[in-house]
Amino acid sequence: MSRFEIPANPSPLSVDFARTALVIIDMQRDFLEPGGFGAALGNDVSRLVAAVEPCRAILTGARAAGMLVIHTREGHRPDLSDAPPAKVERGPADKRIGACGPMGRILIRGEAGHDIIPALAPLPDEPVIDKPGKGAFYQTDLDLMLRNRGIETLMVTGVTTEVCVHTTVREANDRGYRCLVLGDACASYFAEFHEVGLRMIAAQGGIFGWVSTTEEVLAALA
Ligand code: C5J
Repeated sequence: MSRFEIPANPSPLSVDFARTALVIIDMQRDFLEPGGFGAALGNDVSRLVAAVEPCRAILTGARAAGMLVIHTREGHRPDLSDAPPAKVERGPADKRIGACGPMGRILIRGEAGHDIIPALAPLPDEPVIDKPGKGAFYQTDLDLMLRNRGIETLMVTGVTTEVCVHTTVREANDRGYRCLVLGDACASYFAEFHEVGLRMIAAQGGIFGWVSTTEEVLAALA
């Protein structure tokens, strides 16, 4: 039996784990460690640490259950040909996308800062979606990958709640996927944005999806 009812906001969600993928958004050194993109934007990166252990726990549970696990990374080609000037030109020149920082060029594929943090390192058979935008569907083959595998529900975790998690959930919702966002496995540089971001997803009868916790899902998987 792979179908379970998960307690969630605004209502319990019936989830078929055989048709569910865990999507871990942008748990990259560039966002979580000092000297990366998040820090360059003036953020306190320590605020994102809260999501690491819940992400690790659900990743372990999903792997044990044989669930599809997908990791995403935000970043750009070294020549910046996939980075819109409007995105690059923000902030001081020495802190922009492509500038050199302690973890290599900021938000550039192949640099140390672009890597997913070691605690959540993908296994060789787990797809990693490299995305140039905030949403994981924009200019990627994520939708094709999910449809080819018959995926109907996405369990979404990662950072940051109101930016890349939210954008991905909105994109997924419009494409017909049920999104179950695990709130404790998401984090933001802004406590109030995290909280309101989660509320926005579940408001109006679940306008973008459902919000639950890693504990509830792990209890179902046990
Ligand atoms: C941001 C993200 N915040 N992964 N990216 O620029 O949320």
